[in-house]
Amino acid sequence: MMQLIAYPPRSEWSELLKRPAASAQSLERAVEEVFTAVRENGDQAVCDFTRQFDGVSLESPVLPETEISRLAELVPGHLRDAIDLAYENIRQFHEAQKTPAVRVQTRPGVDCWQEKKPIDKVGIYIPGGTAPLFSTVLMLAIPAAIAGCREVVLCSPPDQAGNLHPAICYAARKCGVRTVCRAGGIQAIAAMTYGTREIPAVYKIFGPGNQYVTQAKQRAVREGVAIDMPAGPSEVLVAADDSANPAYIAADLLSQAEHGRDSQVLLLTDDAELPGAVRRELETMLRELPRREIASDAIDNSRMILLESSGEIAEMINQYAPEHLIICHRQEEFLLREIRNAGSVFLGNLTPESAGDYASGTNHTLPTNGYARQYSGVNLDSFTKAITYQRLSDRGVREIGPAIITMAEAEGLSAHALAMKLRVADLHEIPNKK
Ligand code: HSO
Ligand code: ZN
Repeated sequence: MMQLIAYPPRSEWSELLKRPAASAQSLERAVEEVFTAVRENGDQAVCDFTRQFDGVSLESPVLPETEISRLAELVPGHLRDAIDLAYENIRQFHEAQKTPAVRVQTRPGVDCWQEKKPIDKVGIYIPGGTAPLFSTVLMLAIPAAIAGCREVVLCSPPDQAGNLHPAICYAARKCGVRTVCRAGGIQAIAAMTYGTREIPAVYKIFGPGNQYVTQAKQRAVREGVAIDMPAGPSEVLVAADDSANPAYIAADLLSQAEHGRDSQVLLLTDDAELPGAVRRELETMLRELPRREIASDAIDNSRMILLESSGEIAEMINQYAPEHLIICHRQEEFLLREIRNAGSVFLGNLTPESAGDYASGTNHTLPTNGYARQYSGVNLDSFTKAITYQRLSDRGVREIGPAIITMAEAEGLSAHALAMKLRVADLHEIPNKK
């Protein structure tokens, strides 16, 4: 059960908030081996690893479009309706993130502007296993489509029959993803890094995964492929007082805990009664939870921390930088003003993390492991890059030419200076020209 730590001195905070460090070394060897094999033997290597790791023999990793449609048809009506509703909200929220071009005339005759352009080829990794996260297809493929990415490649590990979960197929088809590959783990990331005959190489890889996938994405970075963000186990921090409903809090903690044994859940409160009430709810709920083994392992490694004040709560949140932050506290306004480090924030008793996990419209691909200090969650911009443009007129050359020549000469870069001098000379209008 979650331990309660009451009024810890500040000197103990960083120890208390430590996430378990993943041991990377043994993973690195496995990743290297698979990357080399896929680089050298392409689809053959991908299929060999799929046989070895997923226990299924495939002739080709690509799932034909007719199969995607056949599997998609298996999704029951009520689930389709739910996915359709989520799709629409996620589409709206990400569509609204489009930004107009920025245009500035910095000096007369010096026009500068910036426009977002899509990343042409992106890869989406969807974990399979005990919980096939078809919701993640929506979270990644919808913004990719809105951004205008030309090629979207989806990879996910196949089941024993060599298929993907019908809801993954339904979501992929709905989002217009045409290249759907039955490949998981390191081999999928390697295939999207190098490209094989059947699996296109991409410029940026998105999506969650186990520690092998995470390590493989880091390896992909060394090959020049971008990734959404460095990942770690999923986490939630609940900040609450006596205005919170203990049963809601318990369910929120468990919804994160059931993701994996290594999930991180934290409750921060300045109300001495709350931890006991939440703990009682947790005990009852855990008994009924189908994934209770996973969830209780995660809960056992988690903490409730009793603090002096909402000021301390805000400080501790900033220090921890949670992926998900749920606030059910009378000092909500104060906390919102103070908090700078969090991936996604859920406010009030009626807003569980599940809302954002599935259907409110915000993205659920978020920075874990403290990366909320410096990374944003996935959003429309994750699928674009900004290009800047400029044009100088005669007037512009006169306005900034001399400064550029001076700076270039001072840096000892005379070709840079020359490039501007030639233009200045041709204008015949600058005094002191040679
Ligand atoms: N909480 C997960 C996302 C998810 N939950 C998908 C359910 N399905 C990481 O943010
Ligand atoms: Zn979740």
